[in-house]
Amino acid sequence: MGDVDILPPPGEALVCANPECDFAQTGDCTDGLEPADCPQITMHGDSAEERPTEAPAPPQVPPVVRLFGATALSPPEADDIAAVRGATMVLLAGEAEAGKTTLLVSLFELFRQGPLDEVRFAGSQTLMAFEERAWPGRAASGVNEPDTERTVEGLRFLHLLLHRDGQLRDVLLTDIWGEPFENIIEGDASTEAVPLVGRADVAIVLVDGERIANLALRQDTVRRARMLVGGLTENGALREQARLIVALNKTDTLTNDDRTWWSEHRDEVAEPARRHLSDVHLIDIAARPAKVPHTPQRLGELLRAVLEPTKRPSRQLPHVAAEQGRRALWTQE
Ligand SMILES: Nc1nc2c(ncn2[C@@H]2O[C@H](COP(=O)(O)OP(=O)(O)OP(=O)(O)O)[C@@H](O)[C@H]2O)c(=O)[nH]1
Ligand SMILES: [Mg+2]
Repeated sequence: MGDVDILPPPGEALVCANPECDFAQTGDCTDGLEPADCPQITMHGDSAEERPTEAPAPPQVPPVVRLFGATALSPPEADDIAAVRGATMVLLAGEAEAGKTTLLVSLFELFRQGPLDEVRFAGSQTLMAFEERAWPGRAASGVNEPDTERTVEGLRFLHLLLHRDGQLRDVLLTDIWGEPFENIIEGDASTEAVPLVGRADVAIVLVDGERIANLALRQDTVRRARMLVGGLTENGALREQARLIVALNKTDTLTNDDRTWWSEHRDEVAEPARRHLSDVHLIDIAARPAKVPHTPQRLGELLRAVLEPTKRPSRQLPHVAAEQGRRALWTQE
């Protein structure tokens, strides 16, 4: 058996970059150096020419990435949805803790269980935003008393694509905290406090039933709700074709006497709207009754009132035709 050359594994042969040197054949360096001391001798594949170029730097990630449906929509994003086939814009108004966000969450949770009356859920661009708001209210979240988290500042929309009578309908619902509405009650112009008011097809003024159940607070609650309705409807703030719904929430906290008292006073709340709008509804709901299993009351009726066609078809936003310029939902004409 002859000598067997033990070849180094591929990629591990030593080579010399000097063309005068026959180190590769003889194993001798022409300069008489040990391979480790010769700057020309390198591991095969490790020379400057053969060394793979460094991997290109990953592309710069923009600081904010919008994951599909992860956050509520900003006004321009809401505009983009409205530009496709028009959308019903719902302004959810009411003082802090009236239950605005809870109402949104409960609608979403009801749709997860199936159609709500004849209306089916067909999708949402803000699924994760709904989930995020729903999570603290679920027993699985581990909180002792499931609740809704207070809304933080900002103008955001949640989106529902609904199917009814063979037609799809995009609905954009605001999730705005109570403060701007309290400012309207204190005298601020609603077009300043909530500039998108002129774009709303439907405004829901939510009244906190827990305050109506409180003898010490009920008169003032009616007075303040009336001021809010006035602020939203006077001076053409809400368009005259818009619908106003006064919704008493948290009816689960009311006694029969409280209900009677409310039925005698609720027209006082709606009255300023009737001077400007012809489409005014009064509805009593419980978005999330305190008692387990927290089954919402009369939200189907509320949704029907929202989806009923308005007197004149809601004005569709122009398509996103750049040359015409886009009319934003949140600006006044
Ligand atoms: N008993 C009862 N409590 C309710 C009902 N709806 C909402 N709540 C509670 O009312 C509280 C306030 O609800 P939110 O939805 O955070 O109120 P909000 O109007 O969004 O408040 P802001 O974002 O601060 O303006 C929470 O503790 C809810 O659980 C209801 O129908 N019945
Ligand atoms: Mg809220």
